Amino acid sequence: MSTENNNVVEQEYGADQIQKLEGLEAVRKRPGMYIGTTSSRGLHHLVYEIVDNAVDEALAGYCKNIHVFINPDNSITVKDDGRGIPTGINHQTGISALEMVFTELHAGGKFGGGGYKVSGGLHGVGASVVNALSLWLEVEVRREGKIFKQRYDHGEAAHELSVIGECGDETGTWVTFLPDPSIFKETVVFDFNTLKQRLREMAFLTKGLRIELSDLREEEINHREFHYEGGIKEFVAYLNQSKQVSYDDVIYFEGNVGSLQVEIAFQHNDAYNESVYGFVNNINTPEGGTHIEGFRRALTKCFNDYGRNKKLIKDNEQNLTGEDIREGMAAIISIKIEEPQFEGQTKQKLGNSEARAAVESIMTEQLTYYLEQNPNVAKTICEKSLSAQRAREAARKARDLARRKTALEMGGLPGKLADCSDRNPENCEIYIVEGDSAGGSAKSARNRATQAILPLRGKILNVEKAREDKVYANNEIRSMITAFGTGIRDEFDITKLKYNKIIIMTDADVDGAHIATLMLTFLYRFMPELIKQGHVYLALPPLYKLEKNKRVWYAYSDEELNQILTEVGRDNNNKIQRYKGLGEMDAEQLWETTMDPERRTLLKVCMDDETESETDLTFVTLMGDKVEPRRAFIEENARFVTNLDI
Ligand code: 28G
Repeated sequence: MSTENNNVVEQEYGADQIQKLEGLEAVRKRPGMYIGTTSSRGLHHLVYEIVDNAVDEALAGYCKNIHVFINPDNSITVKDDGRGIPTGINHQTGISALEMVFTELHAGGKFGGGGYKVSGGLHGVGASVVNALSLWLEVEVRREGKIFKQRYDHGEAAHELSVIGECGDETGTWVTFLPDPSIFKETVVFDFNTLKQRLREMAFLTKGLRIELSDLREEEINHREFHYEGGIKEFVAYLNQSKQVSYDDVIYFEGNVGSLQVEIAFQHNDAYNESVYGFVNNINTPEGGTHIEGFRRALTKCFNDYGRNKKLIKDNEQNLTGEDIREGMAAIISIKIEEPQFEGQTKQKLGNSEARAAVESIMTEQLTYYLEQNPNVAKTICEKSLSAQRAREAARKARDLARRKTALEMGGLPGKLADCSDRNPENCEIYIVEGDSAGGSAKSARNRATQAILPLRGKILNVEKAREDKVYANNEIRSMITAFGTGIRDEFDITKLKYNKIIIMTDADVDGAHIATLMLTFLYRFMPELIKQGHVYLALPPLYKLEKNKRVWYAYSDEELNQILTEVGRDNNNKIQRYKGLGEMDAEQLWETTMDPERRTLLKVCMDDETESETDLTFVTLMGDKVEPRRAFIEENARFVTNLDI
């Protein structure tokens, strides 16, 4: 790029435009106001803030590569090959544009109407916030043939911006920072997988951009690279990777209405769930909003018009509902909008009405054309939707029947449930136990006042592979629904929950993990609020019992067993028992190790809605048909399979 061009841009985005709003002290005093939370999640947010700025430079058309390093000291380095942050001195303030970016809140035009970026969603607060919350931060800029560098301690410049070398025609920005442990009290340790998932998502959402992640903390460097020329088209293919797809094409549309940019990609698979994810300025919107509404409206209208027109929907048949058409659909709707308005409880729902209109018109126009051009795909989707319509009718009947039957048969409660006597849900917990024999031990072991036991026989239905009517017909699932009291899906009501803790207790082996996953899958699909609000736990039964000289120890892992053996001495008096299942423990042992609130360990099941599509994929991959992705998943997320990402 020529210097001339640079000068023009410098004028337009002069350092004068930066608004001085308040000092970084405010950020350190109330970090939550700027990054939402100072938990591990907030810590990772720091990285996304810096990467966001590099992605903006990519969206502006200048940056092609971003590389994120987790350094051995848990500091983070982000490098981009964009134009480099401008280094010129602002004549009013006497400090460089770069320093203003890192020291003044709301600098950079994100909120100041400088017109530089379209991003800035929930926490788009920028480099100055990251700087304020770091022990130190160093920035290096390559620009106009020179390498500039500046360091900040606790957010304050340690020295003036200085030239430390030359770089020829290389350009770009490097930022390294170390989060302040007195602010991130929970942890300052970065998680490779968390960063990996979000960076992959960012790469999908910015086609052509290459994002690399390197973890330098271990001798063996962990490295991943994400680069998708097809952007969200490849995102949809990724979501469908472990499924049978209904047709080969990933359908893709893009267009603009004024400055508002719209991208849509979708493809159906042979499963029954809808996986439609919306993004606004690269931030996902779990609560949906106007962009999703526009997509749905256009989808429903186009397919009904097409189906009627081509006589695929007969005159005596009802219109397809949106739900029918979206059964088994994976979709990404990604829009870029200058001033997003977020609404709803968690401010994650897009409110701009112009987004609805834009998505609807682009989708209607291009889908109508696509269906005319691709009659085979159009017919496949119409027929699939009609079959969903028939199944929906059958499911409604099954659901009504199931509801009446359970109420009649069991006087409202499943027969196998050993309920607790306390009627205050706050005090109560329910153990869902694999197998009748373990269920028996659990019933005698429990605290009858506060602990209910629901034994389930063997494997429960895999809801990823069954339509709703089958789900309601399944006894184990019906028992759970009745026991919890909340109802499911649209009728779900958390205030009716009878137990504060729902504890899944399965054998500590592969089969047990599989059964636990099946149960979690059911909860995730039918009662996700239980997981989101932290009511779901996994019990952690011991793997070993060690007896020596009439004393007893329990070990919950191989390492722990080794540790205990080292302490007590490795000799012939050790009697070690490896538990193959819960059934091998008597009631007293089960109580001591796994059920006594004073001594047990519970794993809380969490859901990170920041990378919602990945949570979805976790279940789909674990429960899907294809063996290869499942194996790859298990290898990559060994942690998840043993303790399910708690
Ligand atoms: C590596 C980690 C994070 C960035 C740029 C490039 C420009 C820029 C960034 O300008 C707006 C303009 C001057 C203050 C823009 C360069 C125009 C011309 C840029 C990054 C406000 C910001 N030349 N690259 N910011 N300025 N990369 N990577 O942060 O007045 S931030």
